[in-house]
Amino acid sequence: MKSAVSLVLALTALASQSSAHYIFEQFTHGGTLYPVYQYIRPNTNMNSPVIDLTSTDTRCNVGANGSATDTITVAAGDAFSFTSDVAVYHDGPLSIYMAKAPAAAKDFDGSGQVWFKILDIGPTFDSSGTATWNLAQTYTYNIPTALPSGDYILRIQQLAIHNPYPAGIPQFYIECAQITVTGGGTGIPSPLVSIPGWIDGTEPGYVVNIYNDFHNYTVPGPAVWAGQNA
Ligand SMILES: *[C@@H]1O[C@H](CO)[C@@H](O)[C@H](O)[C@H]1NC(C)=O
Ligand SMILES: *[C@@H]1O[C@H](CO)[C@@H](O)[C@H](O)[C@H]1NC(C)=O
Ligand SMILES: [Cu+2]
Repeated sequence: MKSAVSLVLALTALASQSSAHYIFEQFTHGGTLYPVYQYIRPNTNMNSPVIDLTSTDTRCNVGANGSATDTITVAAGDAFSFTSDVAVYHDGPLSIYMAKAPAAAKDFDGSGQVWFKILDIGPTFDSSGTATWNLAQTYTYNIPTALPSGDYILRIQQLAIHNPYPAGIPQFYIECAQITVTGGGTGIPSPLVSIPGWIDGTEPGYVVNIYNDFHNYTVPGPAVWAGQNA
């Protein structure tokens, strides 16, 4: 009887945990907040994180496939936003990556050394050294003006490091939008990395304990592309 009760309690805790995660399911451009999964690849993962660094699920989430997803036209320099179902609440950095599709964005699975980073948001440290993470429901940024025109996958990644490694495994919350960039520049995005492979799990920003002697932070992954025209 006692164990049945604790099993029910454990299952209830699990259920509320999984329903309480977050997922970037809406895209905004030109002042329009589009419906859930319009221009964003749907997935089969609900709002659970991806934790296996070696899995192709780290690209666009579990079961993500763009073949039935529309692609939105966005001019270089334009603002865009990703909005999650509930505000991000696990401490950790946020990054935005892109990959140029060889043809239509909807047909590209993101394989190869094709990914570059356009944004990192790490913590700020106040004068006493206390970290504050930018946890939000909507993250807004601009397509680099130097980015060449064409079809791209636009990928948002929040890395939750609230349960310090190795007792806790860092969690990736990922979604991919499909965009056609127009009016672009002559830049050559770099460095290019593969996903998986972009993070090997030894980075200080991956293994750090944010509750212990935490005074500086470097977001894992490649350097952010400087966004210069060639
Ligand atoms: C999506 O699924 C289709 C049909 O199953 C498949 O042909 C295609 O390669 C998949 N695309 C991606 C991007 O994985
Ligand atoms: C903080 O800086 C030190 C000294 O450069 C470095 O060794 C350490 O890895 C950094 N910590 C994080 C979490 O980036
Ligand atoms: Cu969680």
